[in-house]
Amino acid sequence: MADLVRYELKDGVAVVTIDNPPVNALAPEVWGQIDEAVKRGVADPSAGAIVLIGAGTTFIAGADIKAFDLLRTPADSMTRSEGTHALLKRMEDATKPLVAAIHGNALGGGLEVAQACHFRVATKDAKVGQPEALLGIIPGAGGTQRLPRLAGATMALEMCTGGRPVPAPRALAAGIIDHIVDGNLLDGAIAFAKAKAGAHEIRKVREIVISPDGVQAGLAACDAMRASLKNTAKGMAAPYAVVSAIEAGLTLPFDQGSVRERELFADCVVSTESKALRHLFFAEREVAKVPGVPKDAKTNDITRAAVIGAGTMGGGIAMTYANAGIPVLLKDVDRAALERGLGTIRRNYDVTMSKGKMTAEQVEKTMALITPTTTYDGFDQVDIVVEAVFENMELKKTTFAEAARVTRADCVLASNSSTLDIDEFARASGRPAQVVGHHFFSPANVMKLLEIVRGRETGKDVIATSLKLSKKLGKVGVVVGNCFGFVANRMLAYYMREAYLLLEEGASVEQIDRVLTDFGLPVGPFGMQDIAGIDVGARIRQYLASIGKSRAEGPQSAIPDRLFEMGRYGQKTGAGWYMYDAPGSRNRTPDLLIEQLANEEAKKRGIVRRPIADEEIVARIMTALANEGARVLEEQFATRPGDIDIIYVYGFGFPRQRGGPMFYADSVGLSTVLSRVNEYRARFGDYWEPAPLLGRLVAEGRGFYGESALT
Ligand code: 3H9
Repeated sequence: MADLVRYELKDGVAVVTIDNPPVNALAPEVWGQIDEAVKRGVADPSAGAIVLIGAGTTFIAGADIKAFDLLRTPADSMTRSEGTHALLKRMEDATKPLVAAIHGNALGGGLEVAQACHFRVATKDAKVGQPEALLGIIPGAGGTQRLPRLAGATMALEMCTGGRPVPAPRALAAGIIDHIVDGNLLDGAIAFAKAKAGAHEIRKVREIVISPDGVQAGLAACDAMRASLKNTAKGMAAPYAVVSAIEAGLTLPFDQGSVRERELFADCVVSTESKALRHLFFAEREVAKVPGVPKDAKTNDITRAAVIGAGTMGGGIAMTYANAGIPVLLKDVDRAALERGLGTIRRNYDVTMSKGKMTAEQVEKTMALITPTTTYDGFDQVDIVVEAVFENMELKKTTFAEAARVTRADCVLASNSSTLDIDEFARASGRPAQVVGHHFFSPANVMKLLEIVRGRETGKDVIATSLKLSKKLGKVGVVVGNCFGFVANRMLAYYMREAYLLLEEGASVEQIDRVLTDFGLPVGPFGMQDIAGIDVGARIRQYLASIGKSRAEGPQSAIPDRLFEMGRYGQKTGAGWYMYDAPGSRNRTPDLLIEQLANEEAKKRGIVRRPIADEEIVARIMTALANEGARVLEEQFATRPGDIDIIYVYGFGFPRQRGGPMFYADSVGLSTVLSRVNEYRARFGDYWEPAPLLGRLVAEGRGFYGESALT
């Protein structure tokens, strides 16, 4: 077995170096080798103390997340973690000072290893954290027991439920680390360890006694955290399990508290929530691997940008660039349009400021990066142009032709179109290799997804540049193929079709929206459309009708177009699927008119409206998504099912604990999904046709993720 942990003597101190690139994750063999090395240090007469340090760029980023797949039952996990707890106690019982030297990150099991050391020193820019709840588990190697003893229950609750890492200076103030090293970390850690050896000082965190007042305050903090999780962790179990484990630590002796931690960890690690979150962890990293685009593909630095169109999307995109510190020209046809756009941007920043997320100074500095213009002056300086004009093919083609004329040959020409054919813009530009889709999601400055649409001739360097840029903009970039609606909206058309049909069949707008928000989405389909604008979809339908196409197979409800004809565009006009207090207001009330329209349309289509169960709403809508997702995959417009899951999690707020629509389908079982498609086909018509891939996977007894994701 390779040496994942090295042992050497330096200046009378045993230095134990964990070397398991890229992040020193605690694979099972690493645990064992750390144990051996610490024992060796204790037995080594030449060593007065022991320093534990990470090789490369970080201390330890936690347990090896992939290894959790091997824990099939809570009993498996109990056995494994009993061994880990015993190992950490053995380390803590070392008879020489044991010092963790932290740089980069000490996360999850990494911080737990550090807490089993007698002391912790760190570089100033290091971070420590217990992010396990973000993976649907709880700290399982003593973190819920030792961290409250070190830093108090309130801090431990914050760190273990929220998962956000804490910078070294704050960790020092909280007592999690003992010293910040300026200069060389190893030298500083050795000096620190020798001083502790000289003073015969050893501190075992598990022996720290929390005062009775501390226990009372800690228990009150547990109650308060449970109450606040109702808002912040809707539908999740792990954050609550964290609270229970910390509570046990406050009321029970260390060993008994540790048993409770192990039991709670064991239940979490086999949960669908944890499998879904672990799946997303890796899927998010996989999306950057694009077939045909090598890791070292050439990229251009994007240091100046231009956005054409100062409407809702254009304004949000300009904000995104400015927020990332990139100066951006914002062009529209006249001053009035620009002023409207800038007014919206200003209002958005005011909201951010009122929430305390930006200071007035930061807002001014950021707004100063956005330069409004009605001309192409300065376009010869920019590295990218993002077109965000109306969803109209001719207008977009003209815009691309002009953008190509006024920019440098290496400038990226991106379109924010949500549906139209990128290849047509590419042809119009005369520089097809530079043309790419950059499809942002509304509100563009908030939603983390960037669909990067690869046209027939888009250059590899342009794709690689787009991926790098998406990170700089704080987005997750997913490369998709150039089909109608790309991946997100192509599938969404099926989601919306079912929502409309369910309405005509007897469900109400409020019921459908409530069922989907209960499922975990931030907003239901009708609420979402009122935000995005009913006019946007209507104009796309008009365009499609003009070329003899429709967005989704099957009956198209007439209700959205009737609302459009009435000028009910959603929130912005004060009426859409709901009534709003005023144009632009978010305060909504149901409107009887919708029920009336649903009755009329049902009658026209010969439908007898009926009460519809909540379960049918979820099943119909999620089945429609999975079936179309299977087609998208088979036609290779998405590279992997994980890409689709990431698109839905970051583009539409699909609940993370359900892993995305494809993972969710696997968790329901693809044979169930297929039999639902067949049942709907029999009930509603042939437009419910199983995707061939779905049929094949079921015949082979597999899911979208093979056999492993959910076993
Ligand atoms: C835990 O510790 C439970 C405990 O309580 C113990 C219970 C017994 N395992 O993110 P990057 C891979 S749970 C396996 O691109 P960055 C990652 O997939 C764990 N693999 O780099 C990627 O692989 P690839 C708690 C891991 O610089 C590569 O390393 N810990 C792990 O942007 C580089 O990663 C966490 O939740 C892992 N633990 O960010 C921390 N970590 O190159 C998880 C990373 O093949 N990790 N990989 O795509 C992170 O948050 C980030 O990776 C980190 C570095 C901030 C460390």
